[in-house]
Amino acid sequence: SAQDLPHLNFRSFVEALREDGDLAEINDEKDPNLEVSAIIRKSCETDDKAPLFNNVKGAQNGLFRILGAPASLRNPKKGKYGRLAHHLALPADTGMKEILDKILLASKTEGVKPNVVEAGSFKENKLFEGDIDLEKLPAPMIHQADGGKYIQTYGMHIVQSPDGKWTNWSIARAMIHDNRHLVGLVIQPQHLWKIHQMWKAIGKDCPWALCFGVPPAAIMASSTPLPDGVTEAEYIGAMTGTPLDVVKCETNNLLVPANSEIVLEGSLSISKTAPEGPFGEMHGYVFPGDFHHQPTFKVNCITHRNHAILPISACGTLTDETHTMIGSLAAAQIRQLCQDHELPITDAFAPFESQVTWVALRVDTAKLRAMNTDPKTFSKKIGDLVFGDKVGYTIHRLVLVGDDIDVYDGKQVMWAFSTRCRPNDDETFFPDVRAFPLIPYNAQGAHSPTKGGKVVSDALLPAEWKEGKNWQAASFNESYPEELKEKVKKEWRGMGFETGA
Ligand code: 4M4
Repeated sequence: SAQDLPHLNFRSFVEALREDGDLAEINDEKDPNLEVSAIIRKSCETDDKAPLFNNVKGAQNGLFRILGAPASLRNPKKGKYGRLAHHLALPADTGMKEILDKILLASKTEGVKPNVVEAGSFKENKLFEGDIDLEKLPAPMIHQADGGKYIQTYGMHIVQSPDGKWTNWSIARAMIHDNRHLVGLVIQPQHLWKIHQMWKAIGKDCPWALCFGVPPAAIMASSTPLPDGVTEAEYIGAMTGTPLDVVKCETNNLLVPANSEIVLEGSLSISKTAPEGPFGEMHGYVFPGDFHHQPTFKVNCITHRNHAILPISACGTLTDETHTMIGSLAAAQIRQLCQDHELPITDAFAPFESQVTWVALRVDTAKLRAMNTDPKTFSKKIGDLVFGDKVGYTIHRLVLVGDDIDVYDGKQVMWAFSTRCRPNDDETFFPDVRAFPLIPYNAQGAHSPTKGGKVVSDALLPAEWKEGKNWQAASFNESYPEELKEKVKKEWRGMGFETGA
């Protein structure tokens, strides 16, 4: 059935990686206390295979194996974005633009409701109350200065508004607190926080489930900043053209993907908090001892597949899921927001070289010139729009570039920014918008960690605003006649060169 395809079934996704030669299957015992993560981290930093740990020290009764680097980059010969592509039923060599197009496909279509079924693969094993000891699970210690064992880096939280009209699926980190509780980030403006606030207002703890090893298309939607009120399950149904099979939890009425690997059921407390963090985060830092109080999650039931697999992100410096997904998916939504407001933006991407704190926006400059605007007015308009919206929350610099720049190529974006945007003169600052407190320059220092520090950098040269591009790049592509380029390419290998054409 369609539910067994790699984008709709985590176990099939792992098989697809194996078939691609993109899986490092590790059968020797590895320690979830740092060793597993050290291996994943090194793989991420070298764009090597995704490690599957079949023999995790301390695993018991099928809890659990570990898959690392589920959506990190791979050797370009196997398709750099192949793991992301498999999340969306696209060929392994699909480019970033086409991947983001697929994500945006469902933004203008009616949702497709999930299909409620009786049986779930994860109902093979059930643990209740007295059987549960979270501290005995082989939860990974991911970085040595982390404040706890972050079991939750790539699972999907499920919560529902009290009126039942909105069911949110999202990723937010969480660590083991004690034998029956997790503690994790529940922060403004995220939807997990928003729904937590709704339950707080009516004085009841929030029913909750946390699902690991969910349909890959579901984890992509969970990482995408979709508008308030959008039920991810329906968005995924529209995006994939298939209603998702879901099944009711044992101890509450939430519906969870039927082929999940592991499901934790319980509630998100509106009153009880615990120390959370620090955690080595997406920007590549951990500040030892830096913890804050966050709400706790009580676990009343664990259901899981036989030989369950826990996917994890050992995030940090480039490149891992927090870059390929958080950055790219925010950029896709920023592209859509601009287009919905009639702005001439053709492409958007968060360059890895900026640690996904920037989004480069490619401007259709013919349309821009037709608007009869000016750099200041346009920069203010686009900054107010993007930084005023949740989709722009994690991004601190928007770089406007012309038609000649491929925004999916960080080298080209850096070239344009460095040579076309005059510091200060070509920049418009936004001191009053919501800031992303995880970025070290926001969290550290005397200013508010949640306000300001954002900029629109205009990397269009004056001619692009008036009559059009008045230069040729001093590059192979733009500084030589076509026939000559063809001749050089044809003779290239014969002259003893080893790379390129
Ligand atoms: C956030 C977030 C995308 C932490 C808090 C992180 O939004 C990301 O609100 C870290 C990956």
